[in-house]
Amino acid sequence: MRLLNKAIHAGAIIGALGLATAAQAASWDMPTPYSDKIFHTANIIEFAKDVETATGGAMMIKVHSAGSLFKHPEIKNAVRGGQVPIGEFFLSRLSNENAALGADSQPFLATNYEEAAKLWAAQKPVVSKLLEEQGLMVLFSVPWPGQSLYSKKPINSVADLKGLKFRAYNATLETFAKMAGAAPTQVESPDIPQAFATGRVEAMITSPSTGVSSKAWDFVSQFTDIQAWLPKNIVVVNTKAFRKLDKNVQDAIVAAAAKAEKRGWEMSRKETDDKVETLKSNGMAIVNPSAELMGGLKAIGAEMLNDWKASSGAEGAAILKAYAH
Ligand code: PCA
Repeated sequence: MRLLNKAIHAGAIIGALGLATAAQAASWDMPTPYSDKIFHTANIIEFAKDVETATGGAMMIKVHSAGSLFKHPEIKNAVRGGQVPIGEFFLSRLSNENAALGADSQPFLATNYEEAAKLWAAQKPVVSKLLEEQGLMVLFSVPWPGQSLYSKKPINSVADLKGLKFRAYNATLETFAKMAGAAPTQVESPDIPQAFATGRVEAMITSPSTGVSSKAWDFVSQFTDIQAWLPKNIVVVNTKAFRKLDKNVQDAIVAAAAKAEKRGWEMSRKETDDKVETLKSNGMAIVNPSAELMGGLKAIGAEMLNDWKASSGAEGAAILKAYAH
């Protein structure tokens, strides 16, 4: 009898231990907007692996790419509302709620990686504060390669854009297209091929990465290398969910995030030439923009920046001041 009791007791202890282990291992679902072919997604999958390794499997992050768990426009609010603890989205989508959040999509404000890094350093305190007010904590942010022009016919001046049905991905690009005389429509990146195939759009501005992932050569022939800005994706966590984690897990996430930011910027840099090469090898003309086109687009950019200074208030001014130093 005593022996049997002992055995039952031991079983209960093992059972309890099993439960304790299960309770300690956390698993987070992470929605992201872009496909697995995109370097941002590859970088995030690495980030998730790094967190898992650093915590010995106690913290798992399951990446749901290409808008499969939440559609892109819903991701920020899903994290904010706690439906998911972590997510990625295109930062300047939020220029709608606060113009200051759209600094990195201002045409010709920062047009190469050095400037983009400087702009991110200038933006980060403002972006972090604004998102913190919504219960979100910034983990890292990674730029897309420079944004260039895709069209069916050569574009030698702003006048050549007139009337073109133009794919846009945020309000800032929509304004830019409108000011250039084009007719913008919002289309999420997975829907680009379909939008061109059905004639909803006939030109766009995006990175070589998105040009390649959407097989731009199937519907346009000209890539005009204007590299007008380097907008960023951002990864945020729900602050409350983060605080519930053990300190060592929190530290592992922050360390993996710093690593992912560095790795992501390097991947992005490398992407630019690689993907332009892919566009070329698939038959697209890689065109250096004419002085007339650049002059016209930069004049629009300058006007937009003036408007942005007015609409982004003290926060925008703080970003520009830090960026100028
Ligand atoms: N690709 C994304 C955002 C910026 C980019 O280069 C897109 O076109 O939607």
